[in-house]
Amino acid sequence: MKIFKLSDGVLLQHQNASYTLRYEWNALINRDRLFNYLTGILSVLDVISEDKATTLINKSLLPPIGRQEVWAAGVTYLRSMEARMEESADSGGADLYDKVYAAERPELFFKSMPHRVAGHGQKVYIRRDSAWNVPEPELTLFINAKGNIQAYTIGNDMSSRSIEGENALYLPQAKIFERSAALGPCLFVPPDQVIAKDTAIKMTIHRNNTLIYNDETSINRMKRSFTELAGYLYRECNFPDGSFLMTGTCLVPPNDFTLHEGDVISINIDGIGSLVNTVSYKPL
Ligand code: DO4
Ligand code: MG
Repeated sequence: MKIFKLSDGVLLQHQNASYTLRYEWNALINRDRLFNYLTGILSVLDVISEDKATTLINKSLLPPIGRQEVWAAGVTYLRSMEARMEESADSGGADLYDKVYAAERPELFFKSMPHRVAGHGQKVYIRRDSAWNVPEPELTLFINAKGNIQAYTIGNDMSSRSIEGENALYLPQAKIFERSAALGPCLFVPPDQVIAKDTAIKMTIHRNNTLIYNDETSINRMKRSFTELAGYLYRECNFPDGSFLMTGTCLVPPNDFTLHEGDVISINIDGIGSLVNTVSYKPL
């Protein structure tokens, strides 16, 4: 089951059929057994044609977020640990990353308020005061208010590697800025709340219509479990509308790569779809 948030309602896709409904987004998604609830209401919804569904998605798709905070986990894959140790070697902060990779407590950081999030087809921004900018493709959990994972989406944890590498205490500035988080295109709600362990995550980057980066990995290379990350996030915080949690990156472009204005980032995750965003600067 996929749920798309539209400017004037919600579109559901299940077993090759599309349905529309009017429902307040936060109330719709924030429940236990979301899949059972959605399949239970399908029979009273309006079925629409595939063409109409495509038109609605093309014209009025929004990021699949309402009032939820967006959080992120870090250094959950070996590749991320190695890349960050390299970028922080000169600042003397490299040790932090292998310690957190091995530690019982995961790294969790606040990523975004909903109004800063870009959806599929919208622009993501890079900072003008950063010389080294990268996308971070991340499977992202939707966790309900009770702390139970109900759905998955694609996340892009846009980051400044030069600012984080200069000093790890600059992490919030490396991670939080306008349009530094992208989510979409939809929420994928599996029947048993579980996503397949061998789910592939792929990223391409095009510059002037030329492919300049192309790589993929599988989420089964992650060191931690999703329930472990969600459990830590909900230990001492309440999320009345649920939350989104990006689960960390494993795809890191080479160290001489930085994003340019106009680059097109496409992230694909099996079962969810593709999140495509063009890189820009925040308008002055
Ligand atoms: O430790 C800093 C951030 C790590 C991160 O964003 C990731 O591993 O994806
Ligand atoms: Mg990340």
